[in-house]
Amino acid sequence: MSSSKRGAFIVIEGLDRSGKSTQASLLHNRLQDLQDAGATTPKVVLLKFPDRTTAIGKMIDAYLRSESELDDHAIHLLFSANRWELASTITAHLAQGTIVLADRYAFSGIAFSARKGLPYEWCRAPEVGLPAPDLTLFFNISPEVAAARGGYGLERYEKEEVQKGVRQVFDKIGRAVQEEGEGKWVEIDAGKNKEEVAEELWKAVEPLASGVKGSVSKLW
Ligand code: T5A
Ligand code: NA
Repeated sequence: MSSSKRGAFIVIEGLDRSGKSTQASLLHNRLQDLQDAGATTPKVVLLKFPDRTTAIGKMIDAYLRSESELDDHAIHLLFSANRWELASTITAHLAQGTIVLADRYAFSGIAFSARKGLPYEWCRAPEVGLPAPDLTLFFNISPEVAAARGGYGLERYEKEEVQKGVRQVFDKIGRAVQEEGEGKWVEIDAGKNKEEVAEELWKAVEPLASGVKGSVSKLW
């Protein structure tokens, strides 16, 4: 890796059950294998939001499993705080040249809360200043196909009508990211089989895998 490059920050977003965690793990393995093979590919770390292991993450987990009730504003701020807990870690990894993969990020935070009727700008505000992704892979799938996949319906938001509303906000966010010109937003057809999705993902990731130039941007 040339010393003028830093690690790329790559985020996977999309509807529930669209295969994000499956593909995040495949991509993580692929990048790690390249590194192990001695290629010029940098190190890679995989983060998942919400990170249910922290004190804040445990409150989020109880809420998602409907074991606790929280005001819509309060849970929104907890999701955001859960990202801020890891913001300096993300920045440090990128500066060291490590690729950071995130399974969901700020865009999920905005989409799920705005869908409930909280004002879009209010939802965006606590995310402002977080490290901005260089690439967001948006997993596009119809709620019907997602619903046919294993495990759907177990958690609070996994209902078709919720997912349709969430998708509308994601579309708005995708347009905003593209208009800002900071970081790329690439739609992935997540309805295909696992191997096909992995190949589509790799086409978007490969150009960034050896590192990117310039400093890390901040969200919006
Ligand atoms: N949330 C999240 C907020 O409200 N605000 C926030 O700020 C954040 C970060 C939990 C909830 O929290 C909300 C959004 C969510 O409602 P989570 O922990 O990411 O978020 O949710 P999970 O339940 O872990 O993950 P998802 O439901 O989103 O599923 P994935 O990761 O998209 O899908 P995955 O990979 O687990 O696959 C689902 C099933 O499909 C199969 C898999 O084997 C699995 O059984 N599958 C495929 N089947 C056919 N073809 C393919 N290509 C397949 N790929 C996977
Ligand atoms: Na997941």
